[in-house]
Amino acid sequence: MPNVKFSYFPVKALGETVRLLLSYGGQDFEDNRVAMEDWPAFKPSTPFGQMPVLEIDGKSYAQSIAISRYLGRKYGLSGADAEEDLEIDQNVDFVNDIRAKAAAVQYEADAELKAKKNVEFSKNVYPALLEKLDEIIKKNNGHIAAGKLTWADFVFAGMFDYLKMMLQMPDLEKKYPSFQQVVDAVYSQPKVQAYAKKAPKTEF
Ligand SMILES: N[C@@H](CCC(=O)N[C@@H](CS)C(=O)NCC(=O)O)C(=O)O
Repeated sequence: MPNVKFSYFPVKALGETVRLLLSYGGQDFEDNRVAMEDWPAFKPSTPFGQMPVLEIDGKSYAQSIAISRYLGRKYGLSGADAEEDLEIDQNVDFVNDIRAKAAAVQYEADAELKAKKNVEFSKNVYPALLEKLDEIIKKNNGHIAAGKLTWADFVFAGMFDYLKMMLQMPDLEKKYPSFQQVVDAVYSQPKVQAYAKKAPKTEF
C-alpha cells in the first residue's frame, strides 16, 4: 500500500471528497489538517500554491477534481466506457459551476454588492441550476451520473455542506430530497461511515 498524506484546511469544502474517496478505497492516509496560521509556511511547497494536496510516496499532486477522478478510477468508481466517463466529467463540471457561481457571490468583498447579488442570484440564477441538477439526479436513480455510484457522487457529497453555505440555503436538501439521496449513497458506504464517525466535525 502506498504511503499517502492528504493536506487541506480543517474544513470539508474542496477537501472532503478526497478524504471520502481514500476512506472508501480502504487507503490508510495521514489526514493533515493545516491550520490557517501554518499555511503560509506550507504554501510554497505545494504544486500550485493551493490545497488540497495529495502526496503519494513523496510525490505531491494538486487539483481536487483531478485527484478525485484519479481515485475514482483506482477504486472502481469510474464509468463503464469513455462515454460514461464523459458524462461523469460533464456533470461534475456542472456541480462545480454551481459552486463557483455561489462562491463568487459569497467572496464578494463589497458588502452592499454582495447582498444585492445574493438576492439577484437566489431569484434568477440558482433556481434553474438547482432544478436542472435535481432533474439529472432523478434521471440517474439518485446519482450524479451514469445511473450508479461513481466518484461524481463523492464530489457532490464531499462539498454538500460547503455548497449549502455558499448558496446560503441551509435546508437545501428539504427542497431537493434527491440531493440528500446522493449524499446518503456515499455516506452509507461502510468504510465512509467509519471515517465520518471518527472525523473532526466541521460546519462546512
Ligand atoms: N482548483 C483548485 C482550487 C483550490 C483552492 O481554491 N484552494 C483554496 C482553498 S479551497 C486555497 O488553497 N486557498 C489558499 C490560497 O490560495 O492561498 C482545486 O479544485 O483544488
